Amino acid sequence: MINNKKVVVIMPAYNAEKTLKQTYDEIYKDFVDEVILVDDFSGDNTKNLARELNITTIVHDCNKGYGANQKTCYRAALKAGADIVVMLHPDYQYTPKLIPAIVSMMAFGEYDAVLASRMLGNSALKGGMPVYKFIANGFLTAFENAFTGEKLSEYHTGFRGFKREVLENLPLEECDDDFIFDNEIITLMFYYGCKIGEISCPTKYFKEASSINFVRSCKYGLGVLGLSLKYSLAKLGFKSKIFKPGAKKLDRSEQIEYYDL
Ligand SMILES: Nc1nc2c(ncn2[C@@H]2O[C@H](COP(=O)(O)OP(=O)(O)OP(=O)(O)O)[C@@H](O)[C@H]2O)c(=O)[nH]1
Ligand SMILES: [Mg+2]
Repeated sequence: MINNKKVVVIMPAYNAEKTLKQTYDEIYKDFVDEVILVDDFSGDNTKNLARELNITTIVHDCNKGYGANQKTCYRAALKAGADIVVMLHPDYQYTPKLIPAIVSMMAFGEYDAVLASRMLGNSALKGGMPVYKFIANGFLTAFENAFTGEKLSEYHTGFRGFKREVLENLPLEECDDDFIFDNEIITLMFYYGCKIGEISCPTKYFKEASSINFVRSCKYGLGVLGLSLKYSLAKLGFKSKIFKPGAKKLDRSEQIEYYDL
C-alpha cells in the first residue's frame, strides 16, 4: 500500500515462461499488495510457473487477444479491491523497479493515470527499439497529439498505471480485443477528462520481449490513425462505438492531499 491505497500489479501474459520469474522477482513487494497474471492460453508453461511463484493466476480457455487479456486483468484487479492498478508486461521489457514511482504519482491524487514512456529521454534506440518502430512511434504520437490536442511523448507503451475510478468509469468492455486496446484506453481517458502523467522509462528489446512483427505493427498503426479521426469526430458530437457524446466525465473533485512536513 501507499497512502492507504491498495496496489495491484496485473500481467497480461502470452508465452512468458522464460521472462516471468525475472520480471516478478524485480517487483518491489513492500508497495504491491497483489500480483495478478492472466494467461491467454499460452503454449508454454506460463500458468504453472505463475502459480509456483504464488501469483494469482487466471487462465483463458482459448486465445482471446491482448486487449481481451487486459479486460480480464482489470476485472480481476477491481474485484480484488485495487485502488491503483499497474500493468506490467511479463516479458521483462520494462523495468518493474519503476512501479513505486508510477504508483506514487497517483496515490496522492495528482494524476488519474500514468504512462511510463520510452520516448522521454533518448533511451529507446539504445535499448534496442528497431528503427522502424522508433520512427513509427514518433510519427503516430505526433499525429495523435495533433488530433487530440494533448502532449504525450508516446501512446504506445505497455507499462502504465490507473486509478480504480478510471477503470470503473471507462467503457473498457466495448474496446478492442487486440493491440489497439492500448490506444483506445488512452484516447478514452482524454475523452473522459482524466489527468494523465508521464514518467521516463528505459526499454529492452530481445527475442522474448518482442513478438510483434512488421505486418502486425502496420495493422496497429492504421488502427491508431483511424482511432484519432474517430476521437476528433466524437469531439464534434459524432457518436462511435467507444466515444459516446454526453459520457459522464471522471469526477476529479477529490482534493489533492497535502501533508504538514
Ligand atoms: N493475449 C495475447 N497477448 C499477446 C499476444 N502476442 C503478444 N502478446 C502480449 O502482448 C504484449 C506486447 O507484445 P510484445 O510482443 O511484447 O510487443 P513488442 O514487440 O514488445 O511491442 P513494442 O513494445 O510496442 O515494440 C506482451 O505482454 C505479450 O505477452 C497474443 O497473441 N495474445
Ligand atoms: Mg514486449
